[in-house]
Amino acid sequence: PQAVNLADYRPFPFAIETTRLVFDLHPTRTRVSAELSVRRTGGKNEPLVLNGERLKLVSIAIDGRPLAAGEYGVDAERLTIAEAPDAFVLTTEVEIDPSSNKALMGLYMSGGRFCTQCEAEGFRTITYFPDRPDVLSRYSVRIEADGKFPHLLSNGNPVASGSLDGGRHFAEWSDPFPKPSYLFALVAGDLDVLADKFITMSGREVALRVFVDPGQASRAAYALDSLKRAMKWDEEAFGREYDLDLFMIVAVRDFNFGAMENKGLNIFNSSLLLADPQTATDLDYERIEAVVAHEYFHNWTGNRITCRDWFQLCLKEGFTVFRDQGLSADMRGAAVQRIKDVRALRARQFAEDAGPLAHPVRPSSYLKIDNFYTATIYEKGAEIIRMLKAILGAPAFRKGCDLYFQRHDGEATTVEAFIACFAEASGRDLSGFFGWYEQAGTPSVTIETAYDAAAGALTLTLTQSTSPTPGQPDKKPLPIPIAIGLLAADGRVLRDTEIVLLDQAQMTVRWDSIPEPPVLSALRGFSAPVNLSTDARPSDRYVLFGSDTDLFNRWEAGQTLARDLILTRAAGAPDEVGEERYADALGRALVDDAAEPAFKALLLALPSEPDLALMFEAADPAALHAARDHLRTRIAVHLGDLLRRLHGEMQINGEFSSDAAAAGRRALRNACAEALSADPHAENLARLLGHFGAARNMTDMIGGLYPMVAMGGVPREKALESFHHAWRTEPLVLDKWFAVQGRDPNPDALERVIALTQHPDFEPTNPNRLRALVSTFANFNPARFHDPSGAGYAFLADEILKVDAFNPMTAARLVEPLGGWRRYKPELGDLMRAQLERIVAHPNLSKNVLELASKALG
Ligand code: B3K
Ligand code: ZN
Repeated sequence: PQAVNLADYRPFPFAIETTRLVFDLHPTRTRVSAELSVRRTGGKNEPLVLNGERLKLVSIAIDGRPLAAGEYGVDAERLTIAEAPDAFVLTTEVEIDPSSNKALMGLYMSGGRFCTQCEAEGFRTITYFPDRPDVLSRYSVRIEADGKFPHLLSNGNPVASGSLDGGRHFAEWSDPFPKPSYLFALVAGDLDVLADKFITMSGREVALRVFVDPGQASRAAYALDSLKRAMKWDEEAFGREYDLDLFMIVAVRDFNFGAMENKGLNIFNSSLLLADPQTATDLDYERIEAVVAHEYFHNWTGNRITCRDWFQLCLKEGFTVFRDQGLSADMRGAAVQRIKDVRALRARQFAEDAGPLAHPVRPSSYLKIDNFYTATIYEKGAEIIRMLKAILGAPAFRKGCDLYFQRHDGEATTVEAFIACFAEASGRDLSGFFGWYEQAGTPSVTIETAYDAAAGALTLTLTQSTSPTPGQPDKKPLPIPIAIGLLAADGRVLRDTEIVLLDQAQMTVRWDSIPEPPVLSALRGFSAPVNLSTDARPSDRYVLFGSDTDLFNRWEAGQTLARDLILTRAAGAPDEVGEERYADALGRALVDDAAEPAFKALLLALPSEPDLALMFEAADPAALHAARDHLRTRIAVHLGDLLRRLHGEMQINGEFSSDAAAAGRRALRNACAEALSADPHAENLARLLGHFGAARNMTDMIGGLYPMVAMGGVPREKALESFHHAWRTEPLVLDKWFAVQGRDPNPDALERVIALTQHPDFEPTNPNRLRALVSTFANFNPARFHDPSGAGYAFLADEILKVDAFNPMTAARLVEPLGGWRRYKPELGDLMRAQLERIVAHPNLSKNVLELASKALG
């Protein structure tokens, strides 16, 4: 297979001014006719080459004249007209089969409805078109379908509808904003709608519609409320107003990922749209709020200003994640949000950056662009914008954003053009900053301190380095903003936060007027995506854990202390005194009245096993699991009374509220339950049974179910059975039932997971269900996935190969857990590699899986 390279970018030699599409919808034989008004913008001799895959061409004409066989060529991937006029109308008619489309790209059926997913390259399976983001066209769409499909939706504004002969009907849509093909969308089917409106800052009224499965409208209320809050927030925080008169969201059950920002017609995985207290957890609510905002924010960062080519993907994704993180911080508290974002960044992006799949935020080559919707492009992409803001300051950052929106509105542009706006608005030279986009790998930063008591001076020596990543042996220094403050040994503030910009391999900073030996609080708020090590002693970390005014670093100090204790024990040198001291300090933090319950819940969660594995040369998941469990038990025993008391105090009687404060109480209560399950004596068991049995909302229910499952034996069987019985008709809740078993820490978990793939409710063609079981197991159950026999790896490889036969994109996303094979002890690493080799050798492998599995082999 041929790689696509950034360096080969050439503009498309034709403009497609308007695109008229007519869909004659039929589940197995849909006719699509396309009328493109084409104008040559490039060289005289350039042929017109349109993308098209899995299409049956029925007719083709130029200016109404059917083309003869010799006037065009068609192969499996494209249609070529070697000698095209300078300006003409091209008409094609194709036939496609949505019902057999299990790849869920292009036009497919979900739950008896038609829907589309075009990003990145799905439009080419709908009609012949220059399917690339820099070809913007004005679309008008006519949809004809049987009356069984009452709602016929597409982008833009509705312009006409009516009935046709034979029980059929039609609708016409027109989108005034030129857009790339990946933003095209169509939905047809029986849906319930929840309606509302929003008045924009300039006083325009926008109709809002959320379409869901019949009977589910009440579950869309939270998403609709989130949408209105997002619209308001974007006006206030970025001055961005919505542009069409109508904004629609549709929920579908079969979707390869979270959601899609199609112009005026967002399509969502129903798991990220539907919520009520009985079926959704607080985490679901939180994600719905964030993803509804994310897709809405794309209207400016993605749709009105789009990407010139797919190498620029972070231009829209990194910026839009940064924007949705900002909304979540405002809605739910900045420190708690930051901790969660950093936890996710480290778990996914740092792992990616440390392995064979490491790539720059703006890559320069790919086989399948689908494989580049990664944590690096999204989450590290957002961190880069966050650093830009930290370096420039909020006012200059906002000026740069305004300039970008004004200068590039209506364009398909590049990361260079984006950064140029900030350089111009701030008057700063950002050429070094651009390295963040081009260099892969997580920088390591060290800070050494030297305090001169006589002079009252502190000298900081900061260094940075980045290990080689595939294709990038030599790394250069990057500009790293490091937010630093100082505390006294008793926790008083000695010096407020200041940003030190480390932009060389090494530098020193001297601070005078420091009257006493300071404790360093560095990388406050996680001001840069780096691995920091300092010369801090445990006693310094306890100062930060107890008193840092920067809540992120307070949490971080606790995590670092816990991590070191777990790693020390896993390496065979347990520090019993340290463990006791840690439990004491944790206890003090948990009774601090000034701290929010949501924050305390985060303090109580020990570093996860995958995160610990990242810190461990030749990781041994079994040893890590045992060492972590040991600390859990230690905490549960040492803080038993306190945990039980908090568990009781955090209970909310009365009506459910999804707000952040109530969610924080539930989070702390669940964290207490999880902690107590590590000391399963009769009193704790009774409490946990009571927790599960009395749960009246899904957050409490899942918080109780996991400890039941972890207990194994009769409690596990009973809890799983009653949960399944209660929720067997609710697909989103059944996903949770599968997921909790994916995380089952008991020794028989792998066997049970394999058996679950034969369960009548296991639907491998549904990505939510598949991921709930297989991906949860492989990513979040390291002790069982890394079974010494290699059976966990073989299971994952089997699933990848099965799924690849019909859904390559989803199959490829399952490869990642095998990608880290070099980080594990050789007995395991070899078995992981063997499965990757088996995958790569498989006949008829998709490009998606081939690219990732062979890169993972390195
Ligand atoms: N832009 C889409 C992602 C499409 C993924 C295609 N493989 C959703 C989002 O990031 O908002
Ligand atoms: Zn996005």
